[in-house]
Amino acid sequence: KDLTAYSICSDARAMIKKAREDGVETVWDRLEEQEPQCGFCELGLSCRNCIMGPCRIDPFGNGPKRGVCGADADVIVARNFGRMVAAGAAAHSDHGRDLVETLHAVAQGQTTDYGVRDEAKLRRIAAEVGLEVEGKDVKAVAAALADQFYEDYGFKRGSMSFLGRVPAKRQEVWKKFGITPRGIDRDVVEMMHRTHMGVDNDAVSLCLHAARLSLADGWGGSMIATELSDILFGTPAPATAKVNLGVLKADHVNILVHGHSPIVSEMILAAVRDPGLIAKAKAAGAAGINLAGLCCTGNELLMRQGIPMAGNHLMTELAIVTGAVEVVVVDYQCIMPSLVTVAGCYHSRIVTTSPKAHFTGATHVEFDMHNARQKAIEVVELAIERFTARDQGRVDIPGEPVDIMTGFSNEAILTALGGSAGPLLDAIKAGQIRGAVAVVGCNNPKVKHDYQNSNLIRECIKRDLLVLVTGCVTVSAGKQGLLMPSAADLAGPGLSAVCKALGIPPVLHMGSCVDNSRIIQLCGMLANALGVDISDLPVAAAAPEWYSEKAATIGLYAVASGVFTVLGLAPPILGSKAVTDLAVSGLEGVVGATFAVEGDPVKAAELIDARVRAKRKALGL
Ligand code: BF8
Ligand code: SF4
Repeated sequence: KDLTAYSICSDARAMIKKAREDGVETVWDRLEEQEPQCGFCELGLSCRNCIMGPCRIDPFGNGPKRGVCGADADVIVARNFGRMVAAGAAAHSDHGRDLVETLHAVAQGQTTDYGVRDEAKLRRIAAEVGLEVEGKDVKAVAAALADQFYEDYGFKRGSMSFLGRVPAKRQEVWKKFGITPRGIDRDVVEMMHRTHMGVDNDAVSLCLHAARLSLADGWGGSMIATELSDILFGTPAPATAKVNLGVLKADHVNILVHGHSPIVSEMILAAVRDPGLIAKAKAAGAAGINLAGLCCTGNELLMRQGIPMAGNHLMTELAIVTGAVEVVVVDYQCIMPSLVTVAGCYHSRIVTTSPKAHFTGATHVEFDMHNARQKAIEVVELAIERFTARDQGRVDIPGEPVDIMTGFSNEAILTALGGSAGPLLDAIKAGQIRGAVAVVGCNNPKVKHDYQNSNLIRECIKRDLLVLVTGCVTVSAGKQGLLMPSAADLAGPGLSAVCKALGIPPVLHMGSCVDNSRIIQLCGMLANALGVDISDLPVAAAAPEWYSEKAATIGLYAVASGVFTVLGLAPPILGSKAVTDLAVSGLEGVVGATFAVEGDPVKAAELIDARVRAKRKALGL
C-alpha cells in the first residue's frame, strides 16, 4: 500500500517508511496479518463466558442460533458489550483510585514526594461534596475527601459524591429507568456477575446496567481522577506548547512518558529538571534532557505543565523508530506490548512503573508513593546511560513541531469568559456559537490515522460548532494547527468572531480521556443555567477513530447523560438487531440520546448539525 493510505501525517509516513527500512514491524503490519478478522467476533456473536462453549451464533445461514446454554444472539451480544463497558470503566476508575490513594497518603503525611498544589480547589470540591472545611487545615480536608471518595468506589450509602452536578431532570430520567449509578466498583462487579452464565438473560436489562455502570465511571471514577489530579498537580490554565515527532531533539537525551496517570509522569518531569541530572546528561555528551508525552499521560503533562506532545496512539511505535528515544516510561493503558520489541530494534528501553502493568522484556522500576522521586531519578539516569549507546547514524526526527494552545479546564474556560458561563450561553443563544461538540478518543489502524478526527473537527467549526477535544484527538487536532487561535479563520463567521474576541482557538483542549468528565460537567452547568436537561442542549459528541474499551464506556456515559454520540467505527453489537436498534434509536426514548455510526467526517458533521438544529429549535433559538 501507498504510504498515504496509512496516515495524513507526514511524520507518521516518514517513520512508517523508516520502520520498513529498519525491518521493524508495526501495528499496520500486524493488522494486515490478522485480516480477515473473525466475522462472528466483529458482530459480537461469539461467547466464551463458560467452558460448555466457546459458542457462536450463525447470523445468516442455518447454523446454530443459540449457544450451548441456550443464550441467543441478543443475550450474547449484550453480555459481550456489557463486559466491554465494564472493562473500560474499570480502567478509568482504577486510575482514579490511584489518585485517591495518593491524596490519602498526602493527608496522612505518608509521602513527601506528593502534595496538594491547588488547595483552593481542594476546599471547593470538599465543600461541594458536603464536607466541613471551615477551620480545618489542608491535611484534614484532604483526609476527609479521600475517605469520601473511597466510599464512592465501594458500598456507598447514599448518593455518589458528584451526582449533585447532574441536572435535576437528568436525575429523574436515571431514576425512572433505574440507572442511577450506586458505586463504582459495585456497578462494574455487578456487570461481571450479570454476565456469568445464567444470570441476566435479557438484552435490554443488560444494556441498562451497562448504561448505569458507564455513569459510575463518567460521573464517578473518571471525575474523581480529574478533580484529584487538579488538586494534587494543579488545575490547568491556558498555555502554549508544541506537538508532533519534531519535539524530539537529536542532541538531547529524549525521554517519553506514555500511559495515563500523572502520578509517575509528574515525578519524571521533576527529575528531568534536576540540575544534577542535567549536568550528568551534559557530561555524557548531550545538550540536555528533553521530555515529551504520548497519549493521555502526555495530555496530563501538556494540560498542566505545557510539556510537548510527541504523538498519539498510532505514533507510539513510530516515536521509537526515530532512533532518538532513550527511554519510554509507561504506567498503564493503551501501551502496545509491541513497544518492547520496537525498542529492542534500537538502543531504547521501555520502563514499566506500575505493579499492575508488567511487560515481558521491559525494565521494571516500580514506583510507589514513598519512593517516586528517587525512582524517577533512576529512570533519568538510565536514559542518560542509554544516550551513550545511541547510534546517531540511525536517528531521523521528521518535521518541525507545530504550536498548540492547551489548558482549558472548566475553571479556565469560565475565567476566559469573565467568571461565568453567561457569555457562552449568550453566544449560543445569539447563534454565534450554534452548539458544542466533543470530538474525543483514539486512533485505530483500521482507518487512516488522524483523517476522521481532524476532518470532523474542521467540518464542525465550519458550521459554527465549538469543538472540545481530549485524548488522542488532541494530537490529531494539534498537528493540523487547529488548536491555535489562528484556526478561527477556518471557523464559520460566528464562532470565528467569538474566538477572535476572546483570543481562543475554535477547538479547546480539555485534557486526557478521564477529563471527558470535565465536558459532561460543563454540559451539566450549561443545562442548569438554562433550567433544562443535558439532552435539551445543542451539543453532541464523537469518537471518530476509537479503538478501546474505555472509549466504549465514554460513549455510553455520554449517551446516558443525554448527549448524541457519533462513532466512527461500529461497536461489536451488529449481530443483535435488538441491541443495535436500542443503540441507534431506542435509547432516544429512554435517555434522550442515541449513538450513530458514521465513518465519513462530512456525513458525521451533518448528523451532528441536524441534532444541533433540532435542539436549538426546541429551545426556541
Ligand atoms: O484514554 S484516546 S488511544 S490514550 S483510550 Fe488510549 Fe484512546 Fe488514546 Fe488515553 Ni483514551
Ligand atoms: Fe456458550 Fe452459553 Fe457458555 Fe457462552 S455462556 S460459552 S453461549 S454455553
